Amino acid sequence: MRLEALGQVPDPEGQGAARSEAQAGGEQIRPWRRLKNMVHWSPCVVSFRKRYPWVQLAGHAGNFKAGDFGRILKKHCSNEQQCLERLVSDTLQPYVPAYYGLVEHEGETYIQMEDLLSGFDAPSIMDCKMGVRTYLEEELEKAREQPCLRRDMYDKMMAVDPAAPSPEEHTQQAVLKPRYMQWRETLSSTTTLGFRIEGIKKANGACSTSFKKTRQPEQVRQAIWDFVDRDRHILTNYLGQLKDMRFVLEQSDFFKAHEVVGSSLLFVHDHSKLARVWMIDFGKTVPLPAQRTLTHRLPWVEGNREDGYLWGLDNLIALLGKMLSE
Ligand code: I3P
Repeated sequence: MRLEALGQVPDPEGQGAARSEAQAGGEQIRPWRRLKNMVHWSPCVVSFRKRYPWVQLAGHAGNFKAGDFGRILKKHCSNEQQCLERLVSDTLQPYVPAYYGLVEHEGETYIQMEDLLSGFDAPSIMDCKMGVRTYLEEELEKAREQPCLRRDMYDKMMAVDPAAPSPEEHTQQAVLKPRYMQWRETLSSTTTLGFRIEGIKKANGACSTSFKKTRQPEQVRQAIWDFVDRDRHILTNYLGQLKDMRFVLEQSDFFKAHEVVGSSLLFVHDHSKLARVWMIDFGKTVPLPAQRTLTHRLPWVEGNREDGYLWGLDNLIALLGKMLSE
């Protein structure tokens, strides 16, 4: 594939593997969320899928392409580009994919970033979306100014719970996006725990995205035990990394000054027991006005822009700790 570099940045110390896309496989042959409109990968379809059998765990369909070895390409999003650029010189850098600048391919611009999976052999992958909400305050304002009814979201709601739409929504056969997003948040553990499992892909290829109703701590625990195949060593390793990450997040200038919404933690391990966690997906991570900072722990009230990221991480750490003490 011919790529035209648009502005490289120096290679920061990358430490391993990739990002997320998902795939179908195993007994539960279900494509990942948002992969429904999977693009055709033209000539690189076979090699790309072979190399990235997990195609898109989180991230919009068709957003990814294979890059040079050890790198992947994600469709350009200026928010994400700006975040990755700022993160190069932040204390959080070891916890995010290394950024290698922009490239142009077939008339489209892509962000070139580290393939977080490249150091793993048949990895198991879990995507946890962090925070107490999954939409930006600016999205709420926009939806109020220009309400846009979504038939697809009504359909998704109906597929999970035909009783969920209101009589008016049934009549319209459509819902507003914030309404759908809030419904998803309360259905899952986003509101109650400050994070939710989005998808899990096991080493044997089995994929599951059926966590929409995974809300109770016990359900989350079961999903995580299954993800690590009840391996306490791997779980201990993840717990240690989450604690280190929390410490670094609390020091990070970048983190203090951004509303972090829709960002995930990507957990990756393989049979060698190598396990790593990274922060991924910064498409909805936006800078706060100058001098303003967030605690990431206070409850959200519209206007305070709190996202509950650290509150969710505290809960995740406590949950893993409890699992290991059982
Ligand atoms: C999607 C999910 C995504 C959201 C997407 C939703 O719902 O909430 O986070 O994308 O909105 O459809 P689900 O997981 O139930 O399929 P953003 O985070 O980018 O807003 P979209 O359809 O407008 O892309």
